[in-house]
Amino acid sequence: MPGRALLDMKSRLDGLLKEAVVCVEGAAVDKDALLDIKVRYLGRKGGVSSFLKELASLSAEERKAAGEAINQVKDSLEGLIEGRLAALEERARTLALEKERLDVTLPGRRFPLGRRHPVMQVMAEIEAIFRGLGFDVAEGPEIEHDYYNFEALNIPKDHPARDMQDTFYVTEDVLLRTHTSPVQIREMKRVKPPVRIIAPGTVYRKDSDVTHTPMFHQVEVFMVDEGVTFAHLKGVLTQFLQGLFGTDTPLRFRPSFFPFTEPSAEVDIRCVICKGAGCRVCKASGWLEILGAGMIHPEVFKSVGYDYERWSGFAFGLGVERIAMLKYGIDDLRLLFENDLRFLRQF
Ligand code: FA5
Repeated sequence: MPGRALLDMKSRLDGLLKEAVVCVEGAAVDKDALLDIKVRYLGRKGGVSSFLKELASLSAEERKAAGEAINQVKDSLEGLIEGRLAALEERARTLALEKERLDVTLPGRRFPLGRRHPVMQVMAEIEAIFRGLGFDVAEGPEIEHDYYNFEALNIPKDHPARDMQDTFYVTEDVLLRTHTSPVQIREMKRVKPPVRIIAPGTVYRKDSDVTHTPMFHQVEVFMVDEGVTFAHLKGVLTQFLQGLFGTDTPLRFRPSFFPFTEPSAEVDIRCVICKGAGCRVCKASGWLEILGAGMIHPEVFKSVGYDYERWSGFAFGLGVERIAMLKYGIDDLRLLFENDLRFLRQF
């Protein structure tokens, strides 16, 4: 027969368990309250532990039964609270996942892709053609000395040819280069012949209408060797222009004048906008001038220290925007510089 003390303890344990269960039910979704309840009933100084002190006053046999009863209450309370806490955690996790849910079936966002400006595309194409013909690429400064831009190219200070190109001056002797021809001088002073060089770059002139802008691009091409003739110039030019525009595009050479070449020519291509019928781009002539060319003048060879008795060479400078206009059928040069994305995206 169990003693009174044991029976009494069991009934109090039972009461404690019932009370704790009511508390746990009441705190169903409150994690902090559950943790408080856990401390209150299961902590070292908590309700269940206080029963352990009473064990000393029981007989050995009763002590065992009482210990079991205490452990049972402890286990079931622990199980209940831990179960609730786990359920709460699970719920919080589900809610978070629900909130952060990604719809992997949505189409991705496209990154806006830039592309090369049509002028740069044409420049790269020109470069590739000449690299294929064995030319090296060189560059020079855009802010240039009068000497390289004019003097050394046989255009002295009082020469009327200076009026051919309206110049932006920085100081009396420093200017924004008006053409890429100064790179001829810089390169020929740097290396001995034979040379084959192309020099793409930006140039500046006080100029503005449908076929002229104050900033534009040129590519200078020149070759110096023994026995270079006008026939080589014509051959290289024909091959280049037909490579760029297709073999059926007519070209024409017109006699012209540049102080740094003799003889000199201007090369026109049949206007691809109007196919020769006449339009505002070709000023109703059916032809569009795209480059100036000629055999390098002995005075230029003198200023770079080349023996003009031994070496000869040709040079030409072409307008990249003009070529871009012709290649893409653009009828106003200024469109290329307005940076309207609707226009630029077409290329
Ligand atoms: C020259 O600039 C010479 N340096 C070219 C040259 C080089 C001749 C080597 C002989 C030997 P010109 O001023 O004609 O030449 O210009 C050459 C090309 O640049 C023109 O055919 C044209 O296509 C282009 N161009 C000239 N001015 C403008 C401008 N304001 N806007 C856009 N393109 C231009």
